[in-house]
Amino acid sequence: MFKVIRIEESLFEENDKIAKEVKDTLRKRKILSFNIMGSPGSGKTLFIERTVENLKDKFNFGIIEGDIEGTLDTERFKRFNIPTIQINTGGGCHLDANMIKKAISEINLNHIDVLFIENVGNLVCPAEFDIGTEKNVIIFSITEGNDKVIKYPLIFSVSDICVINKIDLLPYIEFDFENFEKNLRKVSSKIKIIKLSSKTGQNFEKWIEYLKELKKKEF
Ligand SMILES: Nc1nc2c(ncn2[C@@H]2O[C@H](COP(=O)(O)OP(=O)(O)OP(=O)(O)O)[C@@H](O)[C@H]2O)c(=O)[nH]1
Ligand SMILES: [Mg+2]
Repeated sequence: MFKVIRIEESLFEENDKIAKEVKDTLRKRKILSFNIMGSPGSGKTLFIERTVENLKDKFNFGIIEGDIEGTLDTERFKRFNIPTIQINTGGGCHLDANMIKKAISEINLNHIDVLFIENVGNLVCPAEFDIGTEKNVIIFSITEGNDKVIKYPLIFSVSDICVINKIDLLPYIEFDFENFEKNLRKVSSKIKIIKLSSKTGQNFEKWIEYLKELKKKEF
């Protein structure tokens, strides 16, 4: 006789329990929170930076940066003088709810309206761990190729918003929006799609308007 321990199941169960605690804490304080996911280099940090630049006079932001090593992304937020915390996973390919629970206990939540959590750059692992945010966002850049929804469906299916980034590169890169959106709708019929460039600011106002609407509607 031997005993089989289902580590995976209990791991997710425990994570979901803590994610719910995190969500309750943030909701109670009316903080609109985003889990920003996507491949390394898809433009997650630049997207958050540009959002803060646009709305820093309207909302108080808080930032939690997730990286395997280093503080490079956190340093990019120094100029805004807003609460920013770096989580180093030390090799882990995603953030989990416990890491966020700890991070928010170290940040003064009283003065935050909108919290951005940048997950570790990865299209696989972050999708499996609920971290208690109100909205999941996948930042996808057109340089990654048309086939990514088919190859990595989970991260798209758990996301509420898909930002298609780097549209300024369209003259140089082949990208079939119609085909991409068709595949995206198959994994998530409700996902909100916003095409923009975090670099040039093209269409960025669409995201800004949407964020303002969300804040008004839900918090
Ligand atoms: N042309 C163009 N470049 C962009 C755009 N958004 C981001 N970039 C560039 O893409 C590179 C990566 O951007 P980051 O914001 O650091 O990407 P990230 O997703 O945060 O990367 P990791 O944190 O390493 O996973 C940088 O050189 C950015 O300037 C865009 O809309 N257009
Ligand atoms: Mg980054």
